[in-house]
Amino acid sequence: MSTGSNSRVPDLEILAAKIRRNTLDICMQRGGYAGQGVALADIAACLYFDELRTDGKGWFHDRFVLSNGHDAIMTYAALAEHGSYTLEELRTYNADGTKIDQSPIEGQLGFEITAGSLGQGPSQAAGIAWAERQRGTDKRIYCLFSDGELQEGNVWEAAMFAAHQKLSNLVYIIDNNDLQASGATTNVMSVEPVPEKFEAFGFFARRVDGNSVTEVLDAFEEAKSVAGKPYVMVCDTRIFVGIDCLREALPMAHYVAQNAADWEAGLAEIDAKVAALTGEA
Ligand SMILES: Cc1ncc(C[n+]2csc(CCOP(=O)(O)OP(=O)(O)O)c2C)c(N)n1
Ligand SMILES: [Mg+2]
Repeated sequence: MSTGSNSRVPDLEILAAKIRRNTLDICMQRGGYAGQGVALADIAACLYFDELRTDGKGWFHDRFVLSNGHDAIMTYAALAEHGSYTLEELRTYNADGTKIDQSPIEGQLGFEITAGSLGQGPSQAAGIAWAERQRGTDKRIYCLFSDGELQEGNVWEAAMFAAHQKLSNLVYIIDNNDLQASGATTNVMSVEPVPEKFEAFGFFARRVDGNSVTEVLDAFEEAKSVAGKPYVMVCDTRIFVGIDCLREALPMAHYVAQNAADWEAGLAEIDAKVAALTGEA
């Protein structure tokens, strides 16, 4: 691993703060998966604004597969910074008749697969990685899925396939937040030790602090140097990290409904952080 001297870190930390802010802005209208969007902001900043190569036409050359559909909020909040969505349209998130679904449909801008039935993304991403290699492209395939999804059997079928096929163009990113719908994953049905399990399947595995831009960048870099194996980043993330008042108010929140006072307090806190980071305080 590098020492983390990447000069992009400060810019990406500003982007992550803005992605946190966008997440609250979008979710405060009708509720949503705000804790996950906030927690995934550092990974999103690194992924969309550093790791995925661009196609020169305003979109991405590499492919990102979101498996746990409810983390669509991360993609929406990041793509608002990218300029592909406006905050105005994203504020229809979770409204009747909107295209800004809480779990996305294949073909919606930013989403490769229909996701919501959990556990399917790793297989689809492995298939896409295999197909891209068959086609002879240099595309890299990234798939985000969750600790809850590790309880689905087909995740492990996909892992077996990806390792057997030596899919070194495939990077799994696991949101290992020790949370699922009914409580802490550790209590419901532990999935640990996650890196060791993937290593046993033939992956190169790395546990990283998913809320450290430096560690996430280092892992993405390392993934490109691994030959003959798929790579998995087991990202320990913390729900609502970076917005302390919401972490305290909503500690185990899989889904957050409206509570105007909490949202306003969260917005005020993240606004102050964005201003401090950008020097506009
Ligand atoms: C196949 C399937 N089983 C169950 C569900 C219901 N469900 C929706 S979210 C969720 C929790 C999954 O855990 P995780 O993705 O880790 O949740 P988070 O950390 O984002 O709270 C469950 C069980 C589903 N969507 N799909
Ligand atoms: Mg989880």
